[in-house]
Amino acid sequence: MAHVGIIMGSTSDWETMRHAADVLDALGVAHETRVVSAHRTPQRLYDYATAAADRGIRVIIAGAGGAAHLPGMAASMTHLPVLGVPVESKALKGMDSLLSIVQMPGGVPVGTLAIGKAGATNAGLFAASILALADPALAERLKAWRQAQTDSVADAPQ
Ligand code: RP5
Repeated sequence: MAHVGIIMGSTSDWETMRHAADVLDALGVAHETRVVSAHRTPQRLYDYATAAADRGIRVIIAGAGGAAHLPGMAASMTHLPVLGVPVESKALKGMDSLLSIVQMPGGVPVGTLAIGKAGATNAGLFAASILALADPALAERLKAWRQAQTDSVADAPQ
């Protein structure tokens, strides 16, 4: 059963959002991926967000670009933690996406990550950290992943 739901506004977001999926794969966290557009498929968004918790999803990662209303609208319809990834847009380099996601009204939180690949990667890690609070084996895998990252940093440039 998937514990993390990765949703994105368009198939064009997958190039960014796959980095969240990659890190969840590396950590052995079951996840699902869906294209859910706040503007083009609002009924799909409603159905996904309202059913997610009952289906066993524990964290939602939502990525979108431009007028990026997907994370906020998903958060408005579920008590699950929602992590928002601003996808880099062509016109405004993702600043539009970032500002659309980050300035939520008090009472409806979205945990907003960085624009683009780093944000997607960190959303995956953040979701794993949340799940690791109740999963000691996952916590160990997460610590090992972080240690491997530390060990991979060179002392000096080649
Ligand atoms: C947003 O519009 C999507 O999240 C995507 O980042 C952006 C462009 O979508 P496409 O025109 O590539 O489908 O809804």
